Order: sequence, then C-alpha cells, then structure tokens
Amino acid sequence: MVVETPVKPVSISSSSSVRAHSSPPADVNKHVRAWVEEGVALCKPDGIQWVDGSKAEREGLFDQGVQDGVFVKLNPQKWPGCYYHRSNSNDVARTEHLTFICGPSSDIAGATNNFMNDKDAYKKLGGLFDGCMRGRTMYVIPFIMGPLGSPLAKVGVQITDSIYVVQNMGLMTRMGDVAWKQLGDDEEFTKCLHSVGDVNPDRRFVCHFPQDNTIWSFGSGYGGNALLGKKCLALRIASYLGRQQNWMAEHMLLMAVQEPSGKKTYVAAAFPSACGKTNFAMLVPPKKYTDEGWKVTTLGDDIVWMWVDEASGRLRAINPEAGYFGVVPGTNSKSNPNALKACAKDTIFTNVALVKLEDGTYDVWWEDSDWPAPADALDWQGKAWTPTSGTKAAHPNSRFTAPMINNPVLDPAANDPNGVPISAIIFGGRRSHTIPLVFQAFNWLHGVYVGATIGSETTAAATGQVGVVRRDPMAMLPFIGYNIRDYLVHWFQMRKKMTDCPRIFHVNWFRKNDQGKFMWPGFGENMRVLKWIVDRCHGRAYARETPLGWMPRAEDIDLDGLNISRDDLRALEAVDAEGFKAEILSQEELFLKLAGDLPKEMVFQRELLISRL
Ligand code: GTP
Ligand code: SPV
Ligand code: MN
Repeated sequence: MVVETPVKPVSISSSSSVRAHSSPPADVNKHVRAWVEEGVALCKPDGIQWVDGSKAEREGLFDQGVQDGVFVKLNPQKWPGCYYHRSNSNDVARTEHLTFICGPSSDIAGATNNFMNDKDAYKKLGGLFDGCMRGRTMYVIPFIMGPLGSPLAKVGVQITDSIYVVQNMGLMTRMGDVAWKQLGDDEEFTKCLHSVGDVNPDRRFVCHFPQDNTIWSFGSGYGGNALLGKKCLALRIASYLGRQQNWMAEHMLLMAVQEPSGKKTYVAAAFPSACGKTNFAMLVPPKKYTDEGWKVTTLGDDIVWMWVDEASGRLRAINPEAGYFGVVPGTNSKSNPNALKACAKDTIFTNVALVKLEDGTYDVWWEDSDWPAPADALDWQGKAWTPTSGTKAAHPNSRFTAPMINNPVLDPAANDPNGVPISAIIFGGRRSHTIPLVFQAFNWLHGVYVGATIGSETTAAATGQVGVVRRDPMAMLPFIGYNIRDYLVHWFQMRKKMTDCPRIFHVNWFRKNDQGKFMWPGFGENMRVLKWIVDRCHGRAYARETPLGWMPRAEDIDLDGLNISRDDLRALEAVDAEGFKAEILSQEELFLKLAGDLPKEMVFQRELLISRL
C-alpha cells in the first residue's frame, strides 16, 4: 500500500515555525554581531537561533524538522540517527547557469564564469532577501573549514532559514561554538547569506563576491547551492584566496595508500562531479592486495586545500570538510562498502525513495542498492512508485550526508592540522571513448596541460543535458572562483615554489567497448592502476614513452584474479591517432573561449603534443 508521507518539499510554510529570539554567545565578536544585525534588518525573521553545534541542539532541530515536514525519521533499528529529506523537485542539483562571480569588473569572472556586477548583484538579491524570513526563524551557523588550528583553516558564518541546511552543515563542517573560538576578534570570516526563498528557479541566484569574502545564495535548498561552506566557500572563495596567498583549493579527493612495509603514499585526485571521487577515496583493494598488506584510507572525498611546505619544499594537503555529501544510486556493498558503512547511522538521505514498513516506520531505497526493490514506495518527487513504474525511484543525483568519522577507513591524519605530503595528483574524466585507462604526464607543466584539458561527459550533479563531453579544467570548471586565465597561470607557477613536485597522472575508468559495456571493472579493482601510480612515484614501475605520456605496458598492470586478458588491457590503453586528433580539435572550444587569455604554456604543450602524434 502506498502511504501518505509527512514530507513535503521545502516551502515557505514548511520552515515557518518560529522560535524565541536567542542572543549571541559571549564569544561572538563585534564584526560578526554587526553583520548578523544587517542580515536581520534585511531578512526580517520572526526569530533567531544562534547554532552552537551541541548534540541536544541537533536532536531538537531534527524533532522540529520532523514536525515541520522537512525530515522523516527513519527506522531506528535499521537506520539509527538517520533522516530522510526530499527537496523541491525543481531543486535537486547544482544550477551552474544561476551561479555568478561578482565584482566591479568582468575580468574577475573570466571566460568560463557567469558574471554579475557586484553592485547590481547586491541590489538584485537584496530585493529578494528583503523580508524573506518573515514568519521564519533565522539560524546563524558558525563553522570552520579545515581541521581545528590548521594554518589554512577558514571560518565562515552562514545565515539561513533552512533546518535542513543547519543539519547538513553540522555533518559537513566543524560547526558550532568552536568556530567562534577559532575566529577570536578577527574580522576575516566568510559571510554566507542564504534563504530558500520560495524555491523558484526564476528567483534563484548563487552569487559570490570574492573581493568581499561574501556569498549570497537565494532560492535553493540543495547541496552545493545551499551548503555554503562546500562548493561556494571551500572551492570558489578559497580558490580566489589561494591564488592571492600562494595555496590551492581543488575539487579533489585525498587518500592514503599504505603498502605492506607500512609506508604511506598520499594521493589527490580530481574527477568532475559524479565521476568517482567518493568511490575512489574509499576504495577497498581486491583480497589479494589486502592479504599482502595493502590498505587504502580516506582523508577526503571532494575538496582539498594544498600549500607548499617551506621546510620540505613539498606540496601538503588538508581536506577542509568533515563529512561526505555523496551520490547514493549505485552505492552498495560491492561497489562501495565503506560508503554504505559511513551511512549506517547519523546520516541524512536526500531525494532517494521512501518506503513505509509494516510497523509504520520508514526505510529508504535506491537503484543498485543491496536491497530488492520495494513493492511500493514514494519516489524522489513524492509520487507513488512501484517496480513497474518504469521510472527511477531515487533521483540520479540523490545524496547521502554522512559524518566522516563514520568511515571505517578514515585516515588518522584526516584531522591533522598540518595535513599530509602529496606524492601524486590524478586527473580523470568520464569518457566512453578515446581516452586510455591511465597515463603519466611527462612533468608538472605537461600535467597541468593534461588537467586543464580534461574532457568529461556531463552528469546529473548539475542541471542540464547529461552525457555530453565538455572541457572541465581540473574538474573545476563550475568551481573556479575567479578568472580561469589566472587560475591556470597559478597552477603553472606553483611548480617554482616546490623543490620536489607530485607526479601527475590521468585515468579513465569509463571506457566502453563496441557493445557499450565498461571495459574496466572499476571500483575496488582500480587498486591495480593505483598501485602502478604509487610504484611510479617511487621509481619502482616501468613505463613506456608514448605521445600522451608515460604508459604502463600490458604486463605492468597486475590482472591476477581478473577476468581481463592482456589484449583487453591493450585495448584499454590503446591510443588511436585519428581519435586523438579529433580530441585535440575538440579542445579548441576551450582554447577559443580563452583566446587572448591563454597562458603560453598551454599553447606550447599543445604544439608539443601535436608534434608527438
Ligand atoms: P560528486 O560528489 O558529485 O563530486 O561525485 P564523485 O566524483 O564523488 O562521484 P562518485 O564516487 O559518487 O561516483 C559517481 C558515479 O560514478 C556513481 O554512480 C558510481 O557508481 C560511478 N562510479 C564510481 N567509480 C566508478 C568506477 O570505477 N567505474 C564505474 N564504471 N563507475 C564508477
Ligand atoms: C558536486 O556536484 O561536485 C558535488 C555535489 O559534490 S554538490 O555539493 O551539490 O556540489
Ligand atoms: Mn563534488
């Protein structure tokens, strides 16, 4: 039987419960107070709640959210501490066309970002924010991006009218009073103003003001549009700050590969949205490898901040986040058992299917999960669904929000303020054709070119057409918070600050054969490629020189225990000269966009590649 669910999409009425005014804790400095007062004057909430990050507060907000219809509590035996949320069906992915970099001149946004004049943006969005929290509570969320006490850690304060946002920020960041302590009397904090408004895409804007360390987001309650510590602060604002302060903010996972001797190699990898970062970061090596003593542990699954350590001249990295906002469909005990364990408690599921159990409690379901499809459920839009509906029960971009401490393979250094040294940077894309399984760039400058020209098939993580190849430089196309010209120059110049630099690689787990089947098993089996990469970093693996870079011979990748022949591997590594010429031509789109702004290294690297082919 299909049941009525108390969940409704976020709407004005669903977040209208009003609480008594609560005053700021003593630790809040005058700069924050003044800014919050401005926010109150603009948004005109009926009440204000200063979020402290305590467990009692968290529980209270879930109770409130359940009452308001924002959350459904899941069966406490199967999903202890877990809640379900369904966002508005027009609000289930990042909206890149409604995302802006704002400043006095368009040069700050560059060729790849949408630009809005800052004064115009403040005026336009100011009109939308004016009175938007009447009848609602304003939450003031202090948070830290980065481990406590890290020299790179940044404090943000988000004002929002969404309980869903508060609860997600509590999982994704180091949220609460601890942030006031980290901030002290400093006036440098990222001012994040957010309202779900009326969740109308015509009145939805995600605006960044890098020069003001400010983000204004209106009209969306979803993920990267609304959890402003994540893509908005930790990538767009942070990349802008990094360029000025000689560090880097990148859309990368961060992992440690421990070999049988106990030695750890730290690897960062940039794949575009929904192209495998979370899965790779939590990879479970094949049994053969674990038996030998290999181990993979996770530091982060989406964002890294990197800087050059002066003492060693090496690149070091931290993960600024404290949780995972991961793609749900396809997550199961075969593909990513660690993610499933990370979600086992204290997790928020967004836009999966909701199932009412016989005892009246709720369960969740998604495509390619461990569990058989329920006889009936409510799909991600809240519509009755059965296995014969012929539609997806969970939205392809449905997400889990899980605290990283739940990850059974969390690396102990994940909370280390000093971060870890990076030995390899891997770039990758989702490419059905042309691009081989793995190659290594000849050097840093070549590697930057390889990263800058990543092509990847678009996914459901952003609204728009899915499956078309687009250039996604460093997997950062939607996240570079300033001019891409300066961003690429910054990447090239970082080399000069290092005495030794990470080796750079490119991978593609998604190559398909003529029957449309993946040629590489992926997931845990990616360990075989990772081992070659780690061995290359330590001068232990062979590679042959090819036009693209250094490549393993078929015999250099271990296939033991896999149903893949050396010939299959040759096909996976094959580079067809004609196909690759077409690839270079398709890079032209990016080069033309950047015309006049293209760093000369990009042109030289392309010429060298063409002459090698
Ligand atoms: P964002 O959170 O959007 O940044 O995504 P992500 O890069 O973390 O991607 P994620 O690991 O969540 O994977 C996205 C999709 O790719 C899921 O549907 C996975 O099942 C699929 N995927 C991940 N790794 C592999 C792989 O090695 N092979 C194949 N064939 N699919 C994979
Ligand atoms: C991505 O799209 O790259 C994500 C999800 O990691 S979101 O936080 O919504 O941007
Ligand atoms: Mn991401």
